[in-house]
Amino acid sequence: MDNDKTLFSSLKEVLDTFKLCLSENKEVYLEHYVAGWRGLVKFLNCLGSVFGFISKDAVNKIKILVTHMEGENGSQYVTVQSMVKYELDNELVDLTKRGIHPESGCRTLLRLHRALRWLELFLERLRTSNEDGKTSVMCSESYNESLAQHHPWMVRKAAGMAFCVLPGRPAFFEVMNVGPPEQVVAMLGEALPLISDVYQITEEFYAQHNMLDLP
Ligand code: 1PZ
Repeated sequence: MDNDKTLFSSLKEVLDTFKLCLSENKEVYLEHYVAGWRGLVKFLNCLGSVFGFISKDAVNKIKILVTHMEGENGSQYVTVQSMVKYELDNELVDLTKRGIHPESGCRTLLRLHRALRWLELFLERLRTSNEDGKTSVMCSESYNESLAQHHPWMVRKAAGMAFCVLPGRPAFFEVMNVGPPEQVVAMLGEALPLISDVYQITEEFYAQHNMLDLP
């Protein structure tokens, strides 16, 4: 899974993966969640090497989750809900300060979960932007409203610098490889509600278990 060298094809395919995340009883399948992230990383890599430090961190987190999913207790790592219950019941999560479980599935997924909120905000801005919209501004506004609140100054600074070199809206749409702008907008309109559902369901579940601030 980690040596997945297939190339990025289209952001539509990637976002479609998130549609598969929700089970009938509204649980979030880790397999599809991780697959969605893997696709997003491929897309990010197409945007240039300045985003390398971001994709590296995402890849690390994906690897941690995959290790749990493929490990001897993999059957507990089918959905976000089953993972949370299993790790809490077995005291496999550091709840208040970093300790002996720096790579728990719960704290690792929480980082990606917060980034999913950034994605939702960013794609919504992209969807409603006009031709001369600036991707760098959309990106940093979304970041400031979400992930930035969890990042130290140095990371915020580095992220801010990377955003400045994002390609403009037309070139960004090209890399997405979805078709003409109208098609991109329509695709985003379809995909966003599902991403939002996945985010909200995870958020509520983490909140119920007081796990939104895992160290
Ligand atoms: C289209 C442009 C892409 C912009 C991406 C916006 C997100 C900026 C995130 C900057 C992350 C910097 C590197 C790593 C930071 C880590 O310290 C944190 C916390 O993890 P910990 O240190 O607690 O283990 N990691 C994260 O917050 C996870 C970040 C994942 C970002 C994935 C972005 C994928 C973008 C997809 C593009 C469509």
